[in-house]
Amino acid sequence: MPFPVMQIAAAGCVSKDSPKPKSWTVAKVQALFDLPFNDLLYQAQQVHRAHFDANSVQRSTLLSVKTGGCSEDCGYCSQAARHHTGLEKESLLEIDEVVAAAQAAKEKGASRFCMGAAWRGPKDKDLDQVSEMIRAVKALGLETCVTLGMLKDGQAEKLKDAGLDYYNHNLDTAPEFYGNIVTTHSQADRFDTLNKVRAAGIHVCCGGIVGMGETRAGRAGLIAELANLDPPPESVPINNLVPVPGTPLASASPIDPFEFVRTIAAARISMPNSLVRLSAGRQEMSDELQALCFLAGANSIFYGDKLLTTGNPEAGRDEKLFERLGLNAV
Ligand code: SAM
Ligand code: DTB
Ligand code: SF4
Repeated sequence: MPFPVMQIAAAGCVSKDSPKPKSWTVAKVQALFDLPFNDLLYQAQQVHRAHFDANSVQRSTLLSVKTGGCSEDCGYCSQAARHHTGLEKESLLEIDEVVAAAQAAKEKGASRFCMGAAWRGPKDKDLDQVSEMIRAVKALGLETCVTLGMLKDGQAEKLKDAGLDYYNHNLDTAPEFYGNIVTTHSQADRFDTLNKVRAAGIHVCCGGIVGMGETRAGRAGLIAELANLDPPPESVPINNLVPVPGTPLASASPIDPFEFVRTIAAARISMPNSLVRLSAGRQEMSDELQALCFLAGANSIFYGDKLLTTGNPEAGRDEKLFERLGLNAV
């Protein structure tokens, strides 16, 4: 029997009907990372094809609805008030500006519109305004996603009532490395918000960042944590660090691009039913590297020339790439 098929059978995720493996240990995920590159990609492709149309990629557009001035100290983030990144702080956008951006995203072909706010967490008054934004974006026929930081009791239910489809809240890195990157909140706080989101019946968008100086075991630790959420997140953004001048991680050494592809493949294999999103860092990637990420099972991107505060490929570059690769946007 060919070797990679045995690998997939062992992982228990070759068929659409097989149950989610009970637990992904760090060692089991690291064993995926340690495979020869071709074997890993072959396995990821098989899992991908068993669960998704291999040539379809979902597109989400981001908008920062409240920029900068955040109280938290996330080492990668341009929006932390304590990092001197030269970013101009902005207050919450008016609803008309948000609707205009969402309409433009829809016309360009995005299916989901994600609104981000640089808060430790929203105040109830903020939440009412964001709820209005969600209602208005939803009325355009787009899926909605917000990322607002930590939620208090009752806030997730308000977002659900407004029609929110997804809440983005990342675990970001392995549990043992989290304190090296963020000290103003803990990963336990992140789990608490994820539980509130799930309990309110909102889909979970949860992933992380690589290239922050973590080890391969650290990357495997992050993927194992995500895969062991029950159920795993419906969307899994994998961000490659965008080093922002003025942040503590401005001069982090970039990870080997093949290691980034391996991270995507490990996410695909361990979370076979999730959308795996090739997220931040795409602007710096070649078309060939992005093609390898799609081959490894990425089936979602951020679409539009800006992420929250940093750049993303122009829509035209993505359209050309999709055409060259025969990918369909969904
Ligand atoms: N304040 C909210 C929070 O912390 O969840 C939402 C905004 S935060 C910008 C959303 C995510 O973007 C972070 O969890 C991180 O994964 C990612 N991110 C932020 N800055 C980044 C950077 N410079 N490079 C790569 N990813 C980044
Ligand atoms: C996620 O995981 N990546 C997006 C979204 N969720 C909100 C944000 C990426 C931000 C990249 C840095 C910036 O533009 O500020
Ligand atoms: Fe940036 Fe969010 Fe951390 Fe604030 S909580 S510094 S916006 S990542």
